[in-house]
Amino acid sequence: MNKISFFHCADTHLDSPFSSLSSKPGLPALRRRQLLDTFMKMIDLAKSEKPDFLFIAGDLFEHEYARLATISAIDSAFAAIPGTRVVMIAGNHDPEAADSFYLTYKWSPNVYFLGESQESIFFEDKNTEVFGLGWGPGYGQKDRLETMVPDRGRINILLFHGDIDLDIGVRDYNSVPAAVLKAGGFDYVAAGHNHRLRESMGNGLIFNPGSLEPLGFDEPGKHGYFTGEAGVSQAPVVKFMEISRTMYETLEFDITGLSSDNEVIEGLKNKASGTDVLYRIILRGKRPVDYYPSVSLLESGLAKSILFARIVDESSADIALEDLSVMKGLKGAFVRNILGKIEKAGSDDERILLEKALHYGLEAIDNGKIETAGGEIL
Ligand SMILES: [Mn+2]
Repeated sequence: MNKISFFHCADTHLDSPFSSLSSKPGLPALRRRQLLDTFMKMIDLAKSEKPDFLFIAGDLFEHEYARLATISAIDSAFAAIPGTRVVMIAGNHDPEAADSFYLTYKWSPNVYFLGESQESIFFEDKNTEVFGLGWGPGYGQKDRLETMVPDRGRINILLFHGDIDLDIGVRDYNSVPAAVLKAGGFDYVAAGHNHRLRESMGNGLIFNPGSLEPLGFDEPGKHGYFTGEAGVSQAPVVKFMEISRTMYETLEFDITGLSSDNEVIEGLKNKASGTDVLYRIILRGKRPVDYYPSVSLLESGLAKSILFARIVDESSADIALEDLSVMKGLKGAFVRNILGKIEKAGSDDERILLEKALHYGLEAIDNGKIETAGGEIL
């Protein structure tokens, strides 16, 4: 056997709580169902393509939230592809803790877990050794890399969960340079952890599929898994397969000329129309001084026609400041004071903040109260 075929996925985060979507009742549960559906769709494709291996490079599920029903559903799916060996490692969201389903669940015979107690497994009929470098509670396992010495007569695969060629932040997520992984003597490195697609690192050796379904606004675009072939001391042949159903999209919307929440909702309905898209909508432009967009009304108004909308209001009031600044009394003094500060503002952020202060200050002077975006009265 000098070649194997494989599927490679990572970061499915099954049973993720999606608490940031809880403002729309039912949506977190719907997203959880979608994660599982997309995973099952991939298993169905494995059923017809019959790859030798399915590599799962960590964060298969959320340790804190995973339900037994979910684990047993995916294990039944694995059992339905008996000709495919499923090899898994732990990620930082499903670390190799004593109570992890990786260790406590009785998985089907074609399912293998690599970690603390077993760092590699040799499949003789495929002449393939699979190594696993995953995650334990509170720390990674990257030191094990030094003791993993592949036999170069075999096909050697490394499953890896961590950062590759990225600056180490406050926490070191198994951070390893691609050059070190490349020097390890592996024929394919199946990576996970980074939720964005990264292909052909280390001169075509290391592949990171990203999350199977996107999980937030910092994961735009389509998502999926890899199919490929690996052989002894030869470059792997790898193809990215888009499979995700949902997309996260950020769009900017200029509300200049609009003067009510209804007008903004109608305008947005024409722009944000994807049925399987979660939108982050940034309002920009100038609006009449007597119109204050209500973020919560806009979000709930849109929620009826689209899956999800998060509104960020960065518009500013179109105020005839020259007229106000010559007024006598508190109002004129306040406007002159803030205008002076705006003139000296050192950054756009500061200027926007001061414009907001001006806007809310005028509202407070006029009405004796401020209604915030959420409808709360200050
Ligand atoms: Mn992850």
